[in-house]
Amino acid sequence: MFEQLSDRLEKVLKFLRGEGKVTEKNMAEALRMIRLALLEADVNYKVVKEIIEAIRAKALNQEVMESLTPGQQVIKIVRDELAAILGSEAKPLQFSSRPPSVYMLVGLQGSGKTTTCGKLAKWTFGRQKNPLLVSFDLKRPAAQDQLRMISRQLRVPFYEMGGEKTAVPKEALKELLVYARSRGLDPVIVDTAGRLHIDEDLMNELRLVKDSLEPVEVLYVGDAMTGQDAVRSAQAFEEKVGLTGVILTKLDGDSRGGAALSIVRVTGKPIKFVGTGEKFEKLEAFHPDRMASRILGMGDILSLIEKAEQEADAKEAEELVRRARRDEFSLEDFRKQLQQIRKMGSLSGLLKLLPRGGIFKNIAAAEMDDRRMLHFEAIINSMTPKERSDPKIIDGRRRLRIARGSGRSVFEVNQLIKQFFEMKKMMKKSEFKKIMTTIPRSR
Ligand SMILES: Nc1nc2c(ncn2[C@@H]2O[C@H](COP(=O)(O)OP(=O)(O)O)[C@@H](O)[C@H]2O)c(=O)[nH]1
Ligand SMILES: [Mg+2]
Repeated sequence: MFEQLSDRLEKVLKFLRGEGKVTEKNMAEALRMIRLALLEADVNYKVVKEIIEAIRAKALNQEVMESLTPGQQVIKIVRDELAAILGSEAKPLQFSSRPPSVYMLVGLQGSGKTTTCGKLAKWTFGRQKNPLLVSFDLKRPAAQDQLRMISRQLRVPFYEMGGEKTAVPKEALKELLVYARSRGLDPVIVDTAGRLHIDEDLMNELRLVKDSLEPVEVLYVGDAMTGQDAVRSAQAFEEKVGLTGVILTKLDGDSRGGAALSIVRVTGKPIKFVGTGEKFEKLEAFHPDRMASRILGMGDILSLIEKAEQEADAKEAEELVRRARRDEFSLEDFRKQLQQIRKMGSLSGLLKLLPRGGIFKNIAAAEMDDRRMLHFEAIINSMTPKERSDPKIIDGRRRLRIARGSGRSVFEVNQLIKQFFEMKKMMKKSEFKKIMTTIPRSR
């Protein structure tokens, strides 16, 4: 996501860094480049106009022009403006003071509502909640089956409507809340029908569900790959049903990011989550400022740390930090780390969150793809505990034995050992330590 926009904005930043002073002339050129970059990313033209004006006004301010690092300052302005159109502050999912919290997902057909219901169930379940899934998509029998399947996969309860129904039954809506309350199920995640286009019948049905269930969140689910179409239909849902927030899906695809960069301004509703894959864990809480940094290629260390925090066993992470600090990092730790990364999802996914350049380039340059990580694990598994804690003793004969035992080549064993020592060296560097030590502290 945003790759193309990132690349283009990076060119602007490079251009500005090259210019000693910010002048009206080079600023005009930079703004022209930014404008083109945004339009090519499919950002709504009115929003583009707004951003450009805001950047111009702030950049051509006396203070910025006279400062010693004008390029730097303009970069900060661009970053802040991007964050502003993405919504400035993160607006987390609300919980009702009178449980259960009802989350109602609406949107066009195929936008990802049903999948996102599953993702939200998993997300809340991971936060000590007991979600209940229910589908008011009644016209297609397959819709009930799809959500029932998801609930089974996630081991989360599913509300059976019972009988053949084609219209939303008013009684079922009331019964649903009684059912959830009496079983302590909270939140209630409500899937709804979608159409290919906005249609009045559907809007009436959605309003009925909304009025009866009084959801604390009505979330518009929009397919980011459809760009400005997603923005337009969000506007229609906002007018006809009323929304509290937006979830953009399929940001893993080749969406140019235009929907994300327009939808908040156009609808006035915050983006609460983004979907970045078909799997249920591919749901990220949305942080405008972090996303802005990510777009400008500054990386998203905070999201990375959060991801690590969620998945990593706290004690293990702390132990790792302690060992890295004391230079006791061993192959055993390396193996644990490889397993940890595997738990967090793919390595390539994680690398995308890292800032470009700096020490992280080394990790990326090491071409640690996901398959290779598995091979490395296999190799370490074939070592004796002594070899893992003191890799220096691994001589030629041991390497041959380890290679045979793991079914990998001696060449690969050599590579692993080399990479391990490089990693150890890297861990002593201050930048790395800073990140590592943030993990337990922010807990
Ligand atoms: N790549 C990707 N696919 C998604 C995402 N969210 C949903 N999908 C896929 O989009 C398709 C439609 O999803 P579905 O939940 O049935 O949409 P609905 O008609 O709105 O209920 C399915 O094939 C999903 O797997 C996402 O974040 N990324
Ligand atoms: Mg559906």
